[in-house]
Amino acid sequence: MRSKPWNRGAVVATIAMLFACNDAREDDGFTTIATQGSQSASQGEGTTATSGDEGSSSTGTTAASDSQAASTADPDSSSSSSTGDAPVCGNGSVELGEECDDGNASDLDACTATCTVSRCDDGLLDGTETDLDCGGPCQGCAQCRACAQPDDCAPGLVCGDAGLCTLRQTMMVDWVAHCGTAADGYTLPDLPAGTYVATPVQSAGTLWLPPFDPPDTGYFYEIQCANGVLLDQLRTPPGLRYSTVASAFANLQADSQMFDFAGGDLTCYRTDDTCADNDGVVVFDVELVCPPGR
Ligand SMILES: [Ca+2]
Ligand SMILES: [Ca+2]
Ligand SMILES: [Ca+2]
Repeated sequence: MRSKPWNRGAVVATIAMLFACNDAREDDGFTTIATQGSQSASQGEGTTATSGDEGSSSTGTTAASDSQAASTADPDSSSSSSTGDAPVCGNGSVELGEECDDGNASDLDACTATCTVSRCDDGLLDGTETDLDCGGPCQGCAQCRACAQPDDCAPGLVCGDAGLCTLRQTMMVDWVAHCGTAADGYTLPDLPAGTYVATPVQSAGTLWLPPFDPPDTGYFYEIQCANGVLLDQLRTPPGLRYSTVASAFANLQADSQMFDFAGGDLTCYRTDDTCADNDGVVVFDVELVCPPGR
């Protein structure tokens, strides 16, 4: 009967030896699992991976501290750059990445509000340009673009009263040389289609004298044009005559008249069957009108 406890001890020893043999083939992690029992066996390799050896444990700690260092390093670096070398456009000092810095927020000088030098192709109305990338030192501005003087406009255009580049040509109808029919009139060739305004700038007239039978002796003023253009307001009132050309000019029914033109040659003239009594040259400007808002 005494052999029973002794035999039990031998069995325990044998089992212990078997565990010892298994331990010899496994790593420390398995030993940990064995001592912690079957509950930790489900955690098994995961536990081993994170806490199995000192190396991996220390690596994890290092990684955590690295990421902490990174997260704390970024704000530090950004704050140091914003308070350090970052260029500030408008502070009057040319810094890294700035072409210029004149210390103001205006584009209308040699340096733009974004610290670039004014150019004729930068898509900005800057420098001494009168309109977007034209006028001033740049190419001439096209029809209806802003201008300050004639040189700001493209060739053939003038800087109109509205401060816009426009086509303006002068019609000069000599009431003697251009007396008769439209064929004898004065022609402005190749006008583009559009709405124009005609403005008389110099008077002329016809002095009706006997043996003709005018309603009254004196001067009158009128303009007639072909090509579908009727300027019936640029004249003195029908039936009235004036003692001088100047007084006739001062009494025109309108100071200017708008008309639409389909494009092409515009011819104006004085219709008269005899021209010996005509006097002077009718002069008026024809100007292409810009649309509202331009
Ligand atoms: Ca600056
Ligand atoms: Ca500026
Ligand atoms: Ca420009």
